[in-house]
Amino acid sequence: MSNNETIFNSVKARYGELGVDVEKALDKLGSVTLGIHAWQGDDVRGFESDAFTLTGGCLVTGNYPGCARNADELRQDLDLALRLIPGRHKVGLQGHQVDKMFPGVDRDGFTIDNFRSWLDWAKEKKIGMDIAPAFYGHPKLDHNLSLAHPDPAIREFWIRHGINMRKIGEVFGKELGMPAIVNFWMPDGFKDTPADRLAPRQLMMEALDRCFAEKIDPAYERDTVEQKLFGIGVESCTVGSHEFFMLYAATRGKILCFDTGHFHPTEQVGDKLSAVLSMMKEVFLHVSRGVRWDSDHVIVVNDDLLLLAREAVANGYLDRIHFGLDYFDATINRIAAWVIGARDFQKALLIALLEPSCAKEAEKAFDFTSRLALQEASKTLPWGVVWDEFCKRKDVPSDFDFMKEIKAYEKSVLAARN
Ligand code: RNT
Ligand code: ZN
Repeated sequence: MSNNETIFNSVKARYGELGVDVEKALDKLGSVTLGIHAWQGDDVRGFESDAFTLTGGCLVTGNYPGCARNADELRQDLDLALRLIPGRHKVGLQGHQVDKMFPGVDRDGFTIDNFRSWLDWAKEKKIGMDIAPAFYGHPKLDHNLSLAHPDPAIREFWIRHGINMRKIGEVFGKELGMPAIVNFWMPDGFKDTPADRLAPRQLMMEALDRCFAEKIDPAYERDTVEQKLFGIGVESCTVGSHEFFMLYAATRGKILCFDTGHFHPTEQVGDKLSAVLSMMKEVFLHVSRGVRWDSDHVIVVNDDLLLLAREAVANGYLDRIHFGLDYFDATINRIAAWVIGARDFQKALLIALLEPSCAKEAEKAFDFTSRLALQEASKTLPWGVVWDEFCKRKDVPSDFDFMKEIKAYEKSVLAARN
């Protein structure tokens, strides 16, 4: 037996003494599908036209070399990322990450033909695909308003975009045999105090109802709606706030998306899961990391992530949560960003799956002192050894090794892009 095997076996035995089944935890972790967000690879630029690039609504900073310039390059980068993330996962697209443009066809006229090569790629890889309308980075986002714009012509443009993304999602779901999540997030809001907060919310609500008017089989496509507290440039009021979307989802039978970077810095989405999933069937997560006033930093194993994963696991929600990642950092290697964040989320899930039940038992006996002692004791359990074993079984490099492949790719492929 190799040294590593001996260590793993003794760690497994230690967990066994605490009533934790390591093999079961490894199996469960292997069954969790993450939605890997393609937009980390192109800095949320999309591939329609250079003129539209980040003209508003979404902000990415940094100029690390090697950004994907077209869908082929993006897929090539994703291939590497997916090889370095253990397990089987989906890929999520934004509505402007087209593979092909047709003369005279704008975002409100897209069909599956604009995304066909993504479908072929996903079929070949046997993975699912999600897609989200992109209500930003386009001249029709006017005064930071899309679906809530007072001009009906602008609203109609965006309604058509919302509808065509749902239809593309339906095709993805049908052809790939896994429902596509179609996530609605709009940057609509105001930099300074609006005189009227109600009218834009009413317009947005009516526009959303139009987008969702056609019923699509949930076996193929699921609609989700995403809130935001504020964004840079829209600090004073976001039309699609948390209350707006939570109630919109509840009254329309839509799935609520929690973006973990879209709340007050001391609010934790981990706490919200059991509140919402007591009354809703499923939720979608955009796992992200807020830093002070900004969201969308690469996720790391911190208290927020641990709580989120812990609540998902401890309450038996793994089958009711659709996990999507959502961050974009253009100051570091973009492939590494995918890999670090995805693996960190998996680590947080593993820690939760390996949690002994003793703290819960202490709580049942109202022994809150022991609960605290046991919660703290659990933090130093040797989960890292189990994680290394998971990577080994899934045939991916360990945490200390995966950067070697990324560095080599940076030299051989990314360096030639600039
Ligand atoms: C932005 C939202 C939204 C975007 C994507 C690109 O703050 O989180 O989900 O990240 O639509
Ligand atoms: Zn998000």
